Amino acid sequence: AWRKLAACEFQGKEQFQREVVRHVETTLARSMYNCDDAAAYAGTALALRDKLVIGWNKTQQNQTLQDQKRVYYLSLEFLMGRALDNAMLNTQVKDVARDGIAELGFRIEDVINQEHDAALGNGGLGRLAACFLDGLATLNYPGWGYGLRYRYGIFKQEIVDGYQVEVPDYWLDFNPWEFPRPDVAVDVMFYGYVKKDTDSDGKTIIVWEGGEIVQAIAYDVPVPGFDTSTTNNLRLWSSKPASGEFDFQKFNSGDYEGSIRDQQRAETISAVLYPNDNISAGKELRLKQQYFWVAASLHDIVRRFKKTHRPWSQFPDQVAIQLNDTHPTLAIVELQRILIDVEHIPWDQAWEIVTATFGYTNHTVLPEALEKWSVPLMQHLLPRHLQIIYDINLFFLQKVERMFPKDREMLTRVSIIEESQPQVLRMAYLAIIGSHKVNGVAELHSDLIKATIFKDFVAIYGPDKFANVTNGITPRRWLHQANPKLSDLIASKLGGYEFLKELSQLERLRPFIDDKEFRREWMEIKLSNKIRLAKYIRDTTGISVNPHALFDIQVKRIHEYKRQQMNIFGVIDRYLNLKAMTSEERKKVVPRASIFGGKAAPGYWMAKTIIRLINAVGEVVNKDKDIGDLLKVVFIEDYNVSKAELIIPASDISEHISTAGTEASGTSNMKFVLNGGLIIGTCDGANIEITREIGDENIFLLGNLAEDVEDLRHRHRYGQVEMDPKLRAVCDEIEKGTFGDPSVYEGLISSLTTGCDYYLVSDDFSSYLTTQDLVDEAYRDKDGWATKCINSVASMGFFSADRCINEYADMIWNVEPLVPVK
Ligand code: 26M
Repeated sequence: AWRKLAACEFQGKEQFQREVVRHVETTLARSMYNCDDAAAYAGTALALRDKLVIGWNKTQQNQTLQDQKRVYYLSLEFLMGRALDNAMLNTQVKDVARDGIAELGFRIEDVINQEHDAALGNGGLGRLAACFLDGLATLNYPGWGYGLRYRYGIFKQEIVDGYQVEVPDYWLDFNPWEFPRPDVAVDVMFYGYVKKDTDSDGKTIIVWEGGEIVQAIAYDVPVPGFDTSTTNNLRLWSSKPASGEFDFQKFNSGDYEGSIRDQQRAETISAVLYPNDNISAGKELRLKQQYFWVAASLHDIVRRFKKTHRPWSQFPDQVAIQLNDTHPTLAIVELQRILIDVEHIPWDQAWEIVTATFGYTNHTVLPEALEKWSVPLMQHLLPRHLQIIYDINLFFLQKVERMFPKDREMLTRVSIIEESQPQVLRMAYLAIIGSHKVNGVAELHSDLIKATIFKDFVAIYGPDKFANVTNGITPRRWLHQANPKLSDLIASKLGGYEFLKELSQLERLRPFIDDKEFRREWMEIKLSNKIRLAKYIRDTTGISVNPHALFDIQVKRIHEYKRQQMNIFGVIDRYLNLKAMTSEERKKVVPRASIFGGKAAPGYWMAKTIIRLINAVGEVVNKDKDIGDLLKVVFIEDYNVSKAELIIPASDISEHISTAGTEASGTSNMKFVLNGGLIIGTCDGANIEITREIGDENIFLLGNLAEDVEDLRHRHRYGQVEMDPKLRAVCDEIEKGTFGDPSVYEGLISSLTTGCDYYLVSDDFSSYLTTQDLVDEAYRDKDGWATKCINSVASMGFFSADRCINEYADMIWNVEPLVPVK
């Protein structure tokens, strides 16, 4: 027997039941006699919410009272997923809730499944922010998230005739997890003009006025830590017309439509999440979102600081702000503007405060993802900010000129302004110049940014300004919640659930590696997770997958650099091989289920074509009588956080096969291994550190290295590469029409042939296929496979979000945890 977790907040299941019934009958005004799963969910969520609020208020009071340095995580994306299960587990009331709700006639799983995902993010960057909030709260750091309250999160994906169709994700009709704060409202200005004026002492001051004002309203979301009373805050801003801005004149003169249009224009700002992952489009509304959110958040942070009546020089001792990619870079300019224009602090002093406050995390090296805003657009929307950016740039370039007096080229290269037509602002450069630390998200990535896109800045600032903080994931959601059976089994061996707070404790599983009974239970849990997924696939797609087949999973945003196309080409090759075999030969084959999931950005044609091809291959393969269980191809619709929780624990192998040097880190790779799956992957991002931790005998690495990529691309551009014959055969099969009208796939194939195969599929394809053969070989040895899985899980401690948050806290934020109140 193992130590049970601390006592729950409810005084037993009876109190829990009373609270649920009270909410159903009074808050929802419904009778328990016609209470369905949805009402049971609402009642359960509201009952739990009442408990959360107590710890939340205490935490916020305590943080105000202690008045220590706080950290603010600015992110345009928080991919939170569902809250109920997580809150029950973190506050340890799930057992009570399960028993209580069962007596009321419901299954806790059904109740949990009623909740709509909070999908305010695209992919890795947004989910990382959510994992960080969990880590901050669990470790008792005073840490807030600041984001936008999108009315529509990432679109819902439907597959119609094999094509992705986007459906709006309206998620707010019942959201018990947010608390509107109508008293926390900030006016944010756009457009207008800048003029010089004199103050009462006759000093020249700069005023920015005459613009359009939009109001930001705060909505607060509680973030409970695991096994602690600390409950932090995620503050999301919603836009509405400022009072007085709503045009009464138009309204009174009968122009209702005109007045409503103005109102809608304000509300449009927080209406929808941009569905692009790793691509920047440069749209005005996106820039408005960024400034709206940044201005409201900074106003809030500054207001909190001013209540303490400290001198401004102490601002960086009280406040650390982390920029999640360049999306909030205007915060640097906005703080400088507040300090010089509003607080009238001299430029140099202000700039010192600014740079000591900010840290910037880079998440990508892909050129198309680096944000660049057009100067005319910035001039129009934020004229004062553009002036300040010019000054920041001027002082910076003067410094560079003093350091490198003869190097004119250097000045052109590092200038915030790119001399294109029109001129554009390089936001990453501004973020570097305005921060005291810049970090990448995995070792290779942090090395690459220093050697490539930010090389000149290393020469200017020295290497110490640049750091690595390898990403991490929260083991609470990604092990305990997603895979409760595995979590329980581990707890039974380690004598409790301490490992969920100190993940390196997993090392202590190693002595059990030869324990027959333990191994049997381990593999039984994997099988039951595969059965759970197979059932879901059957119910939603009609495809039947044998749970004993090797489950090969690739779930992530669809992007050429992530190379789902290489995966599906490999599947076609496998299919062709199976077709060519005798029935005797087929008996020796390891059955495989190739499972895909992920969204394509709505305007990304190549990504959509890849989805189409996966579905077309599935159509052909899944009904081929020669093939049967030996190969199934499944595309799971609408991949999101809650589906990830179902899918990830069911994998035998998962694919992380980006072109070397393109995937900054990856975080699902960590989730899969933590759940006892193995990886087939390239030497890219965090795969490299995962290999170092778990040992190269436990991972299937393939393909060229990042250092080879430049040369390979060069050769493709000069037509010096023969296409791999097996890839040629796959393309021929597609062009023959085996998977439907081949003209649909023309672009996909020509990107390899007439194009320059930028993502180097043909260079890695043969290595990919031979490595997949090694996977089959290894999977035949069931015992050897189990050993690899268990050993890997035992080595995953490093990838906890807690380790990662502690590194940020020590190296970048200089913040300490706060002793929680009881
Ligand atoms: C930019 C401009 C306009 C609209 C959207 C964007 C944009 C949105 C998301 C650009 C990039 C976005 O995300 C990048 C991202 O998710 N990067 C991933 O970050 C993860 C966490 O660090 C890493 O694990 C992934 O490797 C990396 O691809």
